This record gives sequence, structure tokens and C-alpha cells, in this order.
Amino acid sequence: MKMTFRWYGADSDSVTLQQIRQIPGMTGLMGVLDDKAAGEVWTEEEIKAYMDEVHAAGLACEVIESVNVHEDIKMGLPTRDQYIENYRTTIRNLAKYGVKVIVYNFMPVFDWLRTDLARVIPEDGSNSLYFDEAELGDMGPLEIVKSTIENSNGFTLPGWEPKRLAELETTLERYKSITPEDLRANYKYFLEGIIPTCEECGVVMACHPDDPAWPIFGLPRIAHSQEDFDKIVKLYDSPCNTLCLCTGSLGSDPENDIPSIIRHFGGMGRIGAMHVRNIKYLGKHKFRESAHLSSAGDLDLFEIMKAVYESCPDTYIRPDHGRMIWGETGRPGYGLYDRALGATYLNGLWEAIEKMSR
Ligand SMILES: [Mn+2]
Repeated sequence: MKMTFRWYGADSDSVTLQQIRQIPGMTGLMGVLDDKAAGEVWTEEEIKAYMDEVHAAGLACEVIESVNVHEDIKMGLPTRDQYIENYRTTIRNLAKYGVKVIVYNFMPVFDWLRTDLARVIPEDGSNSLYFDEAELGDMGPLEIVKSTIENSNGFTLPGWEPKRLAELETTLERYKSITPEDLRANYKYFLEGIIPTCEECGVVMACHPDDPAWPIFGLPRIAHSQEDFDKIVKLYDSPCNTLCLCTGSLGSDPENDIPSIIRHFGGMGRIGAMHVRNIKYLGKHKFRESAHLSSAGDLDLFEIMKAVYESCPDTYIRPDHGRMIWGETGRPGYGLYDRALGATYLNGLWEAIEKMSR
């Protein structure tokens, strides 16, 4: 297991590489070029500059997330071929600089959705990302997007880049005629376009699940259960077609048995990377992101790490979203302190599991 940390780059992250380097057991980043719009080629110059900076800080960067998939690919528009060609170029360029895994998602329009980015946790006064379907009420997609951008402390949130949202209305309209089956067919077309390139240059694609793990606003969503991912790994049968198992996203649906899903796909060699965090259920389609500790939420992190140890022990892990604690402000979900605590806790579980297994 390689413990990593998400980092958005010096200009768009409140956390520094030096701080990340000082977290015990941290080996590297899940990195990103934060200002790249979906569909754009990531040039060698840009990747090199990012990697040089990361390596100079004593960290590795073998995982990138996300290289966003252009909406035209998901919608199956004729323009998709150019965007797929660009994606292939980006894969090749990233591979040249040591990238082994690319995390991405195939969610229409919304990368992830919350109704509150800083809901106070009454027990201790910290705050975290929160979702309550009832709070969506009459809010339409446009309103929720507006409120998310306004409440992100000045940071652009991943998946909510202004450029990508400019044409939101048109895109939503177009999706009305796209069924989950259509979306899967478009997904297959995309994988057929890129996986051979991945095989050539030794890069693994890791699909992030829908977050939350159910359909929203009537949009087709095809990646939120074991059954869904069984279909996805079969769309293109290759060790390069894997999932990024995000415990918090899949775990937002209590029906998803996370340790069992890890064993299922880990055993098949189809887990390319993992996001590990905890969730506290507060009712139907209502949850908050809790501290990583098992007792702080409803997922059993010991069982989760044990399943990783037994089925995909070499995978990349990062502590996923953290709470805001100790007065920290920053990009919602991506402060330093709680994610550092999370990494340390997960490393502690790992050490115990490893030693007990000898
Ligand atoms: Mn995640």
C-alpha cells in the first residue's frame, strides 16, 4: 500500500508540499493540473513543471486525478473523437513522467454533490461536507451549482470548474434523451479508444464511483454499486480498466458492503487506487463526512483496510475528504489537519494488520 495525498498545485491549494512531506508515512501525491479544462491536452511542459516541483519536495506522483472526460464523450456526440484523441495524448504524456494510474469518472455533469460544504458537527464543533436530499427541495441543478461555487472559500472545486459549467443548461437538456444504456455504450466507445494506449504505455485507468451513490436530477448514473462496476470492467476486459474504490462515495449507500466490494474487485486485480474515508448516516439519502476513525462514522475502517491487505495490498490509497478542524479554512474537504490524522490512522491500522498477519 502506498499512502498518498491529494494536492492541487501551489496556486490552488492551501496546503504546501513541505507540509505533506512531513506527514508520517506519506510517499507521494495524487496530483492534478488544476487549471486544465476537460478535453484539453496536458502538455509535456506542463506535466514536467508539476513533477519537477513535486520531486524537489521529496515526494512521488504516480497517480493523477482527475483527467476529466469531456461531456461530448459521455453524450456520444460526433465531436468526441477529437477529445478521445486528446485524452490519448495526455495518457502518453503522463506516462513519460512516471504516472501509473489515472483516476477519472464518467458521471454526467455533476462530479459530486453536497447540500452543505461546511455543516457543523454538533458533537465537537468541527465541520464537514454534508448531504441531505430533502434540503435539495425545490433547488434545481443550476441553483445547487451556484450555491456550491459561492461556498467554496474562493477555491474552484474539482468537477465544478466554471468553464465546464457555462453550458450547463444545454447539457442538462441533452441528457434528457440519454438512458443509462446509452451512457454505457458511450463509455464503451471511450474505453475502446483509450485502453489500448494505456496498455502500450503501462497506465491504469481507475473509474471513481458516483457520489452520492444514486441517481440525481434524473441524470443517468451507472457507477454506484458492485453490479454497476461488474458491467464497467467488462466493457473493456483489460487489467488497465479498473476502479478507484472510494469508500465514502460507494459507502453513501448503506446497501454497498465496502469490504466485500474491495475483495471482489481487488481479487480480480481491478482496483487501481483507493480513496478511504468514513461516512455517518443520518437518515435516508442523508449523511455527513465524519472523521476517519471507525467509531466516528458507520464504516468499519479496520475491515476495509483488512480487505485491502488481503486483496490488493499494493494499491495507492489516500485519505479522502477531511473535516475542517482547529480553525483551519481552505478548499472544502481538502484541509491539512484532518486528512493528515486520517493518513496516520490508516497507516496505524495497516501496521497492525501487517504484524498480526505474520
Ligand atoms: Mn473519492
